[in-house]
Amino acid sequence: MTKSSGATLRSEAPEPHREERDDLIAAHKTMLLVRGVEERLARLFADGEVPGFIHLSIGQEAIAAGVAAVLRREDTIASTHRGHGHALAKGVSLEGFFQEILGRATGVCRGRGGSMHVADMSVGMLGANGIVGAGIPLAVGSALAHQIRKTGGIAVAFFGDGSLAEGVLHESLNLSALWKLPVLFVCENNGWSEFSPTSKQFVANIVELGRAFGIDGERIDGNDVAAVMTAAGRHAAAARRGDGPRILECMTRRVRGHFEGDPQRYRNDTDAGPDADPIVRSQRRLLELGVGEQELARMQNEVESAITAAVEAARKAPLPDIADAAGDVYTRKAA
Ligand SMILES: Cc1ncc(C[n+]2csc(CCOP(=O)(O)OP(=O)(O)O)c2C)c(N)n1
Ligand SMILES: [Mg+2]
Repeated sequence: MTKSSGATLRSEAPEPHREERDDLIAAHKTMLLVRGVEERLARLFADGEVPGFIHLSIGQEAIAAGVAAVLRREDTIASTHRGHGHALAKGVSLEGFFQEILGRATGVCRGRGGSMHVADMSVGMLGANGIVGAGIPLAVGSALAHQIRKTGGIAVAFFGDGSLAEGVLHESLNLSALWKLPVLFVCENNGWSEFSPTSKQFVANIVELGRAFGIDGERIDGNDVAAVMTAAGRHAAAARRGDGPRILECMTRRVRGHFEGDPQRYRNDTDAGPDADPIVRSQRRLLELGVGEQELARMQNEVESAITAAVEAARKAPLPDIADAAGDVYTRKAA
């Protein structure tokens, strides 16, 4: 490359905040994808195209995007009933994802799982989960596998604050601390457990609970994707180098109802203002870092086109064959 070109000279000048900007752009794109997918799913559900229930993570995208940003492909995650963001952020393909949720034979679980059971072992997505807290021991088991096989990977358990009083969380904290497992417990604290405030169900908080087991952790602003990336990076690195489990409590807001169609008569906290929106916040920071309005619009358009293409492909994809309904349920008797 010649030194005479202006572009070359510019790229050689020290660029303050370049790393921050690149990381934030990547996380912002993930959040745009998750938001765009869920807004589309809300419409598809209202139009009757989605079998079963869906639970949207709108407003909570910074947690999935920020944590996944520090993970490697071989790392594993276990998710919840509100797991679209976790799946997409970990790398489940958009096509396979929509085909799964629309119940198509070509979905990542051949249309047998749907929204609450999206799993894809090829990218380390152990599964969404309809049972509160049930993903947590799966992550602990996966962390044990990483430890035994010396993969260098870690496991992440995403769970809601509705899991805090579940015995399985307490057992999982104990065992992971005892065996120094490479696991990161990520609590998405949106204040709600279905239709009840979590404060009516649990007397302590997850960070204090962890201390009882000798596990370090911290509470952070879960709507600030940069803060999530920084904290997750630090704790994931500790777990990866063999320091044992860590806890991240991410404070956030559930913008929609518990499930799509929830009339939310039990609730009056619906307007928290734009500052609570993680995408508005990261967009503001990106503008400060010199990313132009046009570039932001281009990212948004790219995401929208990819979603439209994936939905169209899912609509055209075949439904499962009824003759195969019992497939994967019974195995053939050995001859
Ligand atoms: C073991 C179990 N108990 C109860 C339920 C019913 N249920 C479904 S979601 C939910 C609350 C979940 O709250 P949280 O874990 O905070 O997740 P959020 O919905 O807030 O994301 C409950 C009680 C369930 N699915 N599993
Ligand atoms: Mg909750």
